[in-house]
Amino acid sequence: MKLFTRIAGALAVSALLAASPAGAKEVVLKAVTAFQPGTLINLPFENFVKKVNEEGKGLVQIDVMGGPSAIPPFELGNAVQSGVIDMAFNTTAFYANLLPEGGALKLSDYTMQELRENGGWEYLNELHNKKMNVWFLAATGDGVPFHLYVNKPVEKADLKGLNLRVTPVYRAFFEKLGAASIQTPPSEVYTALERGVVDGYGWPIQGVLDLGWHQVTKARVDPGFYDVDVNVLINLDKWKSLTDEQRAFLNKMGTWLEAANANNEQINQQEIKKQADAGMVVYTLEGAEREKWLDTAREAGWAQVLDVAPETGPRLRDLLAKPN
Ligand code: 173
Repeated sequence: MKLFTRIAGALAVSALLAASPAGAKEVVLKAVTAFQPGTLINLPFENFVKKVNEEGKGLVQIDVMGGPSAIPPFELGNAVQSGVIDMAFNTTAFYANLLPEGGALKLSDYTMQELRENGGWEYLNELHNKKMNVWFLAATGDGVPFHLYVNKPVEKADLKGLNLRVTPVYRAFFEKLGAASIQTPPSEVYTALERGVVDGYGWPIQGVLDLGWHQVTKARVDPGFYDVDVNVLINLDKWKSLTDEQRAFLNKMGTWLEAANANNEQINQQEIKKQADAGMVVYTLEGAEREKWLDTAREAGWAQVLDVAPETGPRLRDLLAKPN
């Protein structure tokens, strides 16, 4: 072989290597979370980032730029939609402005593993792609119910006379039972309670003590309702720019994150005990009141989804709700 041909051949091989996935450059994804770092609701994401950064060296890394003080939670959806950041850990309630029917996810009767089997995830991802330009990588929160926390007695499925802090998770339900509502991000809950601006608030079973709210909360109302969803979203242009290998790796990490939802039952029990140890009491609705509570939650939730999304709501209900 002539020298020239050998050099040309070597150059061609190195050019090929540079373009192939194996030779791809490491990508660093800029992420922001809607939840306070160091708190229970954010913990699955912190574990996810740690694992990606350990196992994804040379391939994919995540750089967490901050939490709710970096980007306000209700603006985080826009930031990941536009590509100001590449990744967000965010709940559908905080991006209801972009994907109003996202509220269906909290009403799902299926786990994420089941939704990946029955087409539910695929449709949710399609809606996230089309309406907010993000890839719906994975969801945390399965097995974590929401509750009403109050400073006034609640003995029945009746919330008349109460002024409650809400997000889109709770509004339709609490209002249906007669409450007045005021929306705030989590960062304003403590002060609203301390000043008596609200008589209570909606929040998951996990994380009440993380933000000191037990100091200004008398009671929890049982049973809980719905299921938390806090999701890893990736800007769709960024997702498409990744190599097959990078996408496959992130999908594998997403599956790992969703498998960790199995820990939630145990964490819930620990949280219930911590709330009791902190002196919080429990108003437990029973019998017909319990049924009314849960039925109203579900019906008000789906009615709201169908109202804001008459085109996509029915299919979401078919995919996410078990027949009665
Ligand atoms: O209450 C909230 O701020 C809220 O909607 C939410 C959603 C998911 C997890 C934690 C809180």
